[in-house]
Amino acid sequence: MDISAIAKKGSPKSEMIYHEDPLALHIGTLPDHAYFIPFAKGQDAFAERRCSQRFELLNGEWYFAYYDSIIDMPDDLTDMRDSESIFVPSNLQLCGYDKPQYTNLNYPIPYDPPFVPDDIPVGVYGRDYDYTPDGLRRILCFEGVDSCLYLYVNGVFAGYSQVSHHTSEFDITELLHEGQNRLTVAVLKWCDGTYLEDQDKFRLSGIFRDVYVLSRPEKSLRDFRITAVPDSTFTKGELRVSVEGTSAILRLYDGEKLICRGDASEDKPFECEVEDVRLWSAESPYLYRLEIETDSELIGEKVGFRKVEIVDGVFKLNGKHIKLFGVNRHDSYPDTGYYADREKMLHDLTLMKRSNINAVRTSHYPNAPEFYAMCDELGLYVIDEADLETHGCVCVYNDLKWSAENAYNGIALIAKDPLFREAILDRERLLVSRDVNRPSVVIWSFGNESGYGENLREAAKLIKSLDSSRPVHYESTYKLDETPDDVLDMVSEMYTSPEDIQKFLEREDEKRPFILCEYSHAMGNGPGDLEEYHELFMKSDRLMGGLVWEWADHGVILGYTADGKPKYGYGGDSGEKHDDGNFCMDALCYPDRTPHTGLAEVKQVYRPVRVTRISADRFAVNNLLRFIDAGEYLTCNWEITYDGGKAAAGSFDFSAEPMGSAEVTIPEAARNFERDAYIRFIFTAKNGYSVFADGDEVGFDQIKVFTAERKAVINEGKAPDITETPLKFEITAGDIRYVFNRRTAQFDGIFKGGKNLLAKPMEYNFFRAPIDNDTMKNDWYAAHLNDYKLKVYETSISAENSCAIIRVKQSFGWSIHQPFAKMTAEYRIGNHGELDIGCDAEFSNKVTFLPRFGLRLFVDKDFDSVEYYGYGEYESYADKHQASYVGNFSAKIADMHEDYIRPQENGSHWGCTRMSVTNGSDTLVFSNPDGFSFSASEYTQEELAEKRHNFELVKCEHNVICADFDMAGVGSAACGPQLAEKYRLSLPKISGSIKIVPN
Ligand code: IPT
Repeated sequence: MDISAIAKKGSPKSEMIYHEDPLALHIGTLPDHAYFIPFAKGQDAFAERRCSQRFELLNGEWYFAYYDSIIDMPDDLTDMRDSESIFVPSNLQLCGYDKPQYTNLNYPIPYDPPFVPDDIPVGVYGRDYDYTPDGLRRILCFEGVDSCLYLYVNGVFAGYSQVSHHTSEFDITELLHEGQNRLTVAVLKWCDGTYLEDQDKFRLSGIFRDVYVLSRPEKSLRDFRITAVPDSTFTKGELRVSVEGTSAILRLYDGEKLICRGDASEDKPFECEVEDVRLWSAESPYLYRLEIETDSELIGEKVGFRKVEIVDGVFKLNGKHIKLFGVNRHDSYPDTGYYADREKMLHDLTLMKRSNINAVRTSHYPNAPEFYAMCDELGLYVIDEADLETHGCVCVYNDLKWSAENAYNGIALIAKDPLFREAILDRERLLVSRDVNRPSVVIWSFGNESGYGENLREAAKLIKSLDSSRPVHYESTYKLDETPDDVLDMVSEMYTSPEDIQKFLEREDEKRPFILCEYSHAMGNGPGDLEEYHELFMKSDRLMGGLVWEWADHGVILGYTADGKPKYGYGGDSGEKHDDGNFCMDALCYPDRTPHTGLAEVKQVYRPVRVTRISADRFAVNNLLRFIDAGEYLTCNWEITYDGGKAAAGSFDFSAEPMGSAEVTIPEAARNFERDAYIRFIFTAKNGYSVFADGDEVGFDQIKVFTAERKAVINEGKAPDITETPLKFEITAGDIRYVFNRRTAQFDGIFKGGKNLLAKPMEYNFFRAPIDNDTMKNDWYAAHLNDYKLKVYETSISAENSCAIIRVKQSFGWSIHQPFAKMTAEYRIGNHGELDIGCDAEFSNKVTFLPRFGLRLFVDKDFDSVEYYGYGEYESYADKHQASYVGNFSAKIADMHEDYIRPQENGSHWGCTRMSVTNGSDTLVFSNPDGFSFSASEYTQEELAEKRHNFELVKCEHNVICADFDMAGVGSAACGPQLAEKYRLSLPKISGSIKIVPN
């Protein structure tokens, strides 16, 4: 509907003619330019921007009126007498208006470009603004408004702008009068730009970033461009600053020391050379200070000298190949939605640095300008991405080349549509012009998941014409035509399996470097493949590394638990018509940035040094850093431990040049021990390494140094007493008595001194509460792994070699199908009351993937503590144990639960040889020298599988102990490749064994 046509002529509403016109993108806005904040003369231009006398922040309470439909909005929307109020910046859906919708690739509106539904929800914002004429102009700046805004000053139309994650600036001086003025902003939930902003996120709208007014002189610096690069020897720095709008005096400082001074005019840039330049890198983010002084303004800018290039298929910074060990980050917070204030950004970036992450992709839009300055300071390589994603096209009608094999090509509908050419180029121009001076930005990315076509080829060309100093990145090269993608400087893919990356390296026809712009999809319990990818990245300089998907779970707060914790919701919790469930809970941090165990894995995999064993007592400390001697910043403490103790410990300092190594001798590591022994090298920070405090752990390496000989256990003496009845075997050894039920082939009881240590019969367990990566879970339910019935063919008992031995033949099944598993089991009870379990199972063809194979025991609640020797103390799995190490650990069962927002299998410990659970006086000890996994939980797997949210979980009346002969890895198959064979359980035949000792 043409809104202007139904509005009174000349009314503010009648000006609303741009939001369905992809050729009218910005009306009344100032031209794009590099981000900077002017200060008054005499001020510290390097202070935070809020200190500038020329900067007036308009954040705070604004008048607010919300309309479900733009049609119902009054003609004079600027009359806000009866309005409510809202805090700016915010998302109106988190302030009680409209509702959040989580959709991934599906558009939130019917696909009908450039039109949007007639009933566009609108938020009208109003604010008074005091103006005293002082000769300076007033520039009103919005750093982010979703999806578009119409601006009125004193009721007069002042302009229109779109592109949610970009700054729109309006010179409002001419519309102001002395005294109180009224600013009114109508924010529409949808506009033609909505088709270009189909990112996988909660769909929220409003004025969501800072709003401020800059006071600027008539003739002022409009833009400036910094080029700061090393010379060919990387010893001298070459600085060039060109200016637009006015001339300026420039001063370059190294710390407080002025190192050069000069001036620049529109026809003559400022140039200077810096001897013995200190280069910028993520490892050593050295910044110089550039002061730009004009007639009445001062601008402070940090400058990093660095050169980015691709040489012979290798991505280089300052002449050296660098790898990106990165993460994809969205602006998403449960309390403030899309708004990230300085504190929140700094918290995220510091936590990344503390996790040894060196790169961030601003998926899938530019972040607030201050974000980049923080990356400059902290040292993070940024892939700066334009506000562009048209993924939803893949789901709409598109008959061109639409076929089952090539269905994804439909994604390129907009990429090739001339109607959107200018709008796409606009987004690229905005990206580059705003962030061009940031040293941390090392790669431009012209969007995500939008397919490929002429518009995107033009986008790449435009970026290159605006800035030739950085390579361009784009992943989504699905096409509907033959548009060549040779303009891309690197080959980018997402979620490619390690095998396929290996194949890429073998291609003769491809010489560009390769980047995994998304990998190790960190949804729920995972990812399990980080180390595999890392090893691969390290193999070839053609591989630029990768960026984990993604940084933080997106959640909305649904309410609070009785103890004050937020109840996080995801897709479907706000009554959306369409939603994509918990696919937005796929990150390394919870919504409040509490790390998942996956982040600990990242930190460890990305550690800057790695130790290898050269000989029995010689070790190499390998420095993976490219620019600094790791020994300058890290100290190593080492310890040799075995089950139950520490054999030796020490520490050393070392020196290892970039990509070099240091050798150390540790004579104790060559000793013979009575038990298996491990050495662990723990690296801690010193001399202010990155964001770590001195003494903080940066990473570790654990290496097995001794494997003890296994001693055969000899049973001697009299076998335990056996009592046999038609339905029971009872075996008594001292004060231990086992009661075996012949009907179910289960132990109903393990009695110690008359007390049953089992709260329920001990059972075989083949199921786990599906993790998000268990994409095959429906097969498990179909086979009834979760609720099988027992069939017992045979049970027998005999006394042999000082033991009572029960032999069983049984099967497990449920439905019309053949039993899903047949089993023979042997239970050997020794005369000290120890129980050795051994079983062999054969699975039917209905079971193609087995999540676990083991035993489940229910014990009374007072059995609340465990001790174990194995991989702790993070939860650990066959493919997710980098952050854990082999050691002696103890824990309360209540603390062993990892509280994934959508509940799922968690808290297991892999590679254990011993575990005991106790109530203080009675203990059950589980052991297997070949290793097993266990979990001890207050929740049953059934409960974890059934509930949608963590806050719905109800504790079991018993504690649940799972002793698993084997447990499948976790992988990252929610979006990534299927779990690697080596982390799956063997099928169709599998054996298990474990010893249980009650005492
Ligand atoms: C990929 C998207 O780029 C990202 O935004 C996110 O949606 C991710 O998937 C899944 O969590 S695209 C997908 C088709 C591989």
